[in-house]
Amino acid sequence: MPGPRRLVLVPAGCVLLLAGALPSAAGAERPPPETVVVHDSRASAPVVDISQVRLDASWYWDSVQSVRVRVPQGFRPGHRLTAWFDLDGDATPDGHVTLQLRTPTRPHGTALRKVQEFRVGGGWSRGGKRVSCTTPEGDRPAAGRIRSGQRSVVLALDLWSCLRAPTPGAVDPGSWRAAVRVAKGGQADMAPSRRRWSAPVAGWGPCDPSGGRC
Ligand SMILES: [Ca+2]
Repeated sequence: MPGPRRLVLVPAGCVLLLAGALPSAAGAERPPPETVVVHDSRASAPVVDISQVRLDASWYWDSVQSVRVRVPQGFRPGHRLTAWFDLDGDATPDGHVTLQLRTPTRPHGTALRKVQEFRVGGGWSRGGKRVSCTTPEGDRPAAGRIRSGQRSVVLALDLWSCLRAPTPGAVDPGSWRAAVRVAKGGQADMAPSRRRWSAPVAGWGPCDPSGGRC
């Protein structure tokens, strides 16, 4: 039986060599998903209750990550939406964006007034350093019209640029995670709850000009 045995041993040696290389190889082959959805079933006051947060990576010419927050009873004047972001995987937020919604300027207007800002640092507080934050095309995170009663609001931003960090690229799309809070009056809801983070989602990979993912 020496013949067959040697045949078995050689592949076994190859498997061991591969196993030794697996940790880094597996990390490179399995990047975070391009979409992460947080379902929040925790019972909160209906006026602030978040049902879903969707995080999307960017596979476009520009780096634009997005957070879509769904509040079944609708966004209305007095709502404050905050999204904290983490790039480095530790427990501390690296920055956050806030959007406050106010009554329409015109008496019968339907588009809520938006007051938004982005801050770098500050942990879970409202502090940190206020900085400009837009998409590469210059749009603020909450770009379009938001009607009173609208159930979903999207925040879109070049997250790495806003956090003053080097933008990831083709080799490594990077990853980020988020936690979202919706408050109104004395009520608030967070998703995920209790200052936990979403699962990591991919960051940005440039389009393939030869006809790839765009
Ligand atoms: Ca962090």
